[in-house]
Amino acid sequence: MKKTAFAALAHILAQPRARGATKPFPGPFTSGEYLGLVDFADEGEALFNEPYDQGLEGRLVTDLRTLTMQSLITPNDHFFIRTRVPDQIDWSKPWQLSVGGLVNTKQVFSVAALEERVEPMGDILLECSGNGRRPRHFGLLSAAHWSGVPLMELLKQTKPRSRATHILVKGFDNYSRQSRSSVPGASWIFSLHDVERFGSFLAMEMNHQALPMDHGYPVRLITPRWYGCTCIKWVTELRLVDDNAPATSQMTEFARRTHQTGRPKLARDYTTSDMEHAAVAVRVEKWRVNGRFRYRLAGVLWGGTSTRNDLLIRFGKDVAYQPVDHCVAQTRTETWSMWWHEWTPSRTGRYDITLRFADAAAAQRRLDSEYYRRTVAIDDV
Ligand SMILES: Nc1nc2c(c(=O)[nH]1)N[C@H]1C(S)=C(S)[C@@H](COP(=O)(O)O)O[C@H]1N2
Ligand SMILES: [Mo]
Repeated sequence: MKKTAFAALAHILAQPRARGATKPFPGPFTSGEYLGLVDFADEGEALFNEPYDQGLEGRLVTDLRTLTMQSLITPNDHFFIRTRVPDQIDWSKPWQLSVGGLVNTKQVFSVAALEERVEPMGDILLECSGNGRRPRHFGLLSAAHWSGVPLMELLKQTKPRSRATHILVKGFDNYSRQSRSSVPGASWIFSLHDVERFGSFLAMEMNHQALPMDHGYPVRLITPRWYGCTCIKWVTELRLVDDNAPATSQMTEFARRTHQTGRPKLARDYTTSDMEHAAVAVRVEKWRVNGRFRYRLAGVLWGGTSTRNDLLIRFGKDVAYQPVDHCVAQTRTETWSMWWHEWTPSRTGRYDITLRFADAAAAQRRLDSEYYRRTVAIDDV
């Protein structure tokens, strides 16, 4: 045995045997004993990291409990799914993307023609605008590295007419079984101004692999920083339209969740559907340190128009917000980052955990309404 390999083995054998649960996260309580995770209360049972159900009801809920700064890119098979691949797609025909409407030159792109134009688009987080507490534990939230074709480039090639102000992006959405809860018909209308400003693109690769079937193979739309409901999968058609285009059924279905005022009839009356500053706790770790129970929370922050680290936390309504111990600002607003906070509750019982950013000028309506509140029941102090 080589000397270095022997030294490495000796080092491993010299490690103290973990008592209780093994330590999955690098922690501040190095002298402490990691006892495990405390579940959030009232959230129900969830199946994590595995797809279930079909079509419009199909979901995969990402397990956020184990997240670390090293795993902020979600592997493709754990990335959340909202709607699984439609069973009515005829895969015997080659996929085609048509671009028409108010254009001078109609175009039809094959997958091969699109692939030639693919470029890296960076790390981008998606969140379902219906991401919720029960029973999905806020797990309709994931980030990947995407590659694709800038939408504006394709559109310019078709020489839009001067009346064209908006673009309708239509995805395949036919299922043999009817959905109990979702309206079929996936299309969204964007102003050309927003396409340019937010950098919408047709994604073809996710984490350097072809898009998985359930994520829109062969081509889906992504508008960075916008809610998932605008990120149309299985895109078949792009249509340039004018100012009078009515909102699509998908836009109407998601009007409230994307913070529209009422349900505007015309697409032009929709405000941008970008995510404001947001944050949520993803786990509560329980430790024993010098004979005392201690807790450490970890969470994520995302969205907004600036990268920030001024996150505040409070436990229950009657106490003041205080800065979280450690908050890493996002590298870019398109993706997420993490925060941690050590906590020694003074009594047993239930605590509501709420978060907000200190700067009142940072738009954070979902945090203001306690949308991401989570509750924990503490049995040991
Ligand atoms: N064709 C089509 N595209 C769609 C949907 C759909 O039902 N059909 N759902 C949308 C919604 S509500 C979300 S949150 C995202 C989810 O993308 P993902 O499943 O790749 O995470 O896809 C969007 N694109
Ligand atoms: Mo969604």
